Amino acid sequence: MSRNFMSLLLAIALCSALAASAQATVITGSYQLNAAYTVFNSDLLQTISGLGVATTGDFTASGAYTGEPALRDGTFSSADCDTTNFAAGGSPSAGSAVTYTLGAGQYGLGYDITEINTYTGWNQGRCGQAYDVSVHLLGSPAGIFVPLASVSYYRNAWDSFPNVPCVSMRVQLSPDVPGGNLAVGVDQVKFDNFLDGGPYSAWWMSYRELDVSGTPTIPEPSTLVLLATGLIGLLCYAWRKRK
Ligand SMILES: [Ca+2]
Repeated sequence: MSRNFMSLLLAIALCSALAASAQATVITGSYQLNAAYTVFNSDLLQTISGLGVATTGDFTASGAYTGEPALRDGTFSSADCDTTNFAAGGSPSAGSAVTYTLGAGQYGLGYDITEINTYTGWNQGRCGQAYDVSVHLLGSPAGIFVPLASVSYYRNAWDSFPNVPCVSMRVQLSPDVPGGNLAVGVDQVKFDNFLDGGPYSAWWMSYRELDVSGTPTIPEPSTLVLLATGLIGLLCYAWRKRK
């Protein structure tokens, strides 16, 4: 193997190691009046068969809410954020949590998380968002989670939106590098420390959807290069032997 080729391999390995290093999470909040957001129906929470769901606390609030399953049903219509349609959402009580177990994924390495979107909606702006989100990395000790973000996004509902029948809010968590990942090799995503109410959201916060987007983690390029190098070596050996 030539020296130049070895240098190339080293450079590729270094680049892939740098690419895999941790990235910061960018939190972007927005809101709309009298309009719903289009939520994802092809995100991980909706497409992984056998998704594990574990909740603590109460996601049904007054009892009129459907509870946690409504947070991953792919629907958020304008009707979902008026005051009459409680049942379409989940309203976590203070300190409640939901942990989604994604599993090991197609390549047995967990999942790359590319984006997380959370939505609230109700009338008169009672739709602030406050929670923490963290991830568990495949192979790390059970119960050890890596923090991704602490969200606290409010508008002063009663002052800003008197008599507005529908206000919807979206919080987007994205990597600080376009096309990057929030985390790599993830097998669990946890939303916890939900704040119930808060200064600008009256009593409840009505969450309408939690979207976790990503793809199965694939072997790193350096691993693939090593495999390819081995294959080329074998072919060369076979070719020389034939000669
Ligand atoms: Ca969804």
